[in-house]
Amino acid sequence: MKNLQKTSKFLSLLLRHRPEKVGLTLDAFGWASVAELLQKTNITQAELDTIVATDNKGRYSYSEDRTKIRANQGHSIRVNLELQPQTPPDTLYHGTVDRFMDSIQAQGLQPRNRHHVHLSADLATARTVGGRRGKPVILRIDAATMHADGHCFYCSENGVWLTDAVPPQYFKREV
Ligand code: HQG
Repeated sequence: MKNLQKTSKFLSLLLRHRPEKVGLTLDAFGWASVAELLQKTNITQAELDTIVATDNKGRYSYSEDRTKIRANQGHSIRVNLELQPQTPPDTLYHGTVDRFMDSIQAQGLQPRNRHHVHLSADLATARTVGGRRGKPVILRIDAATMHADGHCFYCSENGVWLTDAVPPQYFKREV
C-alpha cells in the first residue's frame, strides 16, 4: 500500500493550488472530476475513498453522486465554496510563530496565499497549526467583537473558521 499521507498531500496540491500540474481542471466551485483525476494520476479509486473517509482533518469531500471531489478549504486558487456567513464562537484561535509576530502586530492577520485567514474554535488545533513552523505562538481572537463590528465569518465543511483578515485590535497573544 502506498503512503496515503503522501497521496493526500499530492491531492491537496492538485485540488487547492496547482491542478494544472497533471492537466486537471476544477470548476468554479472547486470540483474536479473523479474519473479525470484517477486517469491523470496514479491514485486509485480505493485510495481516494480511504483518504476522503479517513483524512484526519476531513480535507476532502465527494459530491453527492461521488463523481466529483473537492478540497473543503485551504485553496490558493479562486474557487467558490458556497460558504454562508455564520455567527462565530465568541473566541477563536490562530496558531503562528514568533518570527511572523512583528508583521502580524503591524498588519493584522492576513490570508497570505490562501483565500482566508484560518482560525479554530479550540486551542489545541491552533497549537498544532502553529507547531508546523516551530514553537507555536497562539493568538486569541475576539470574534464576538469582530462579528459585531461587521466582519464576516465562515465555517468550512470540516470545521475550520475562516475570515478575510483580522485587524490587530481584535487579537491578543496568549501567555
Ligand atoms: C502568517 C493547514 C506575517 C500566519 C493548517 C501563518 C491550517 C502572517 C502564515 C491551514 C501575517 C500563513 C492554514 C502577516 C498571517 N505577516 N505573517 N500579516 N498574517 N501570517 O499555511 O493558518 O493541513 O497559509 O500566521 O492546519 O498556518 O493545509 O496558514 O503562519 O488549518 O489542511 O502566515 O493549513 O491545514 O500560512 O494554516 P498558511 P495557516 P492543511
